[in-house]
Amino acid sequence: ATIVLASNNAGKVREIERVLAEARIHIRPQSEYGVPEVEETGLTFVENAILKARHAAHHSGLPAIADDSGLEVDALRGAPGIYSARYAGPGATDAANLRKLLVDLTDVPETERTARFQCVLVYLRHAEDPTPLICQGTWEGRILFEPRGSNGFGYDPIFLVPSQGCSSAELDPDTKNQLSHRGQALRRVQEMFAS
Ligand code: ITT
Repeated sequence: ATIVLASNNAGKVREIERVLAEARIHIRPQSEYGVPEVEETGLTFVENAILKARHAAHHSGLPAIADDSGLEVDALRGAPGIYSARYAGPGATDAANLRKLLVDLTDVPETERTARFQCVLVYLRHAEDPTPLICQGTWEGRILFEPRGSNGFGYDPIFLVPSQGCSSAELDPDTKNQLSHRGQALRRVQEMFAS
């Protein structure tokens, strides 16, 4: 059966399709079902993911999976967090968000630039599903001083992956999925589907 992927972020869609295709879980982006934009009014990743999955299930009549994710920077007390996609303002580009973050951290030394990506995935069997499946993943790293690499999306060029000694935009897609917040959450979704 088809599952609708409640995301308009091409970077996310690529990563999620790659992992779930290997598990023979078939997903189609919500753009194919004419699902309109929804305002992310939640105060947590979980709330926003449920809101997006419910909206996509409602408009498509199909089961839906949503990803709400973001970057928490310790020196900014967890910002941009759930506001990561609009850090530089409504409709901001990835490049503008990334630039604002580098500017905000100008005077923060290397040892204090710790950060993590968070990902929450929510699966709903239908729009009124009272028992959503919720899976999470976290990826620890540090914010670089300059962008590096051109793979991935969003904040990847400034996210140092300490175990690899490079930015997450310098990882190939399979390696990123093996390590990332999203990869971890996706493997938990697969386990729950399988059980
Ligand atoms: P959808 O809601 O349509 O899925 P979005 O981009 O608005 O797309 P979010 O509200 O969840 O999604 O925002 C997540 C932001 O966090 C995203 O725009 C990136 O800037 C950042 N982000 C999340 N995962 C990332 C990753 O793996 N690499 C780099 N940046 C990431």
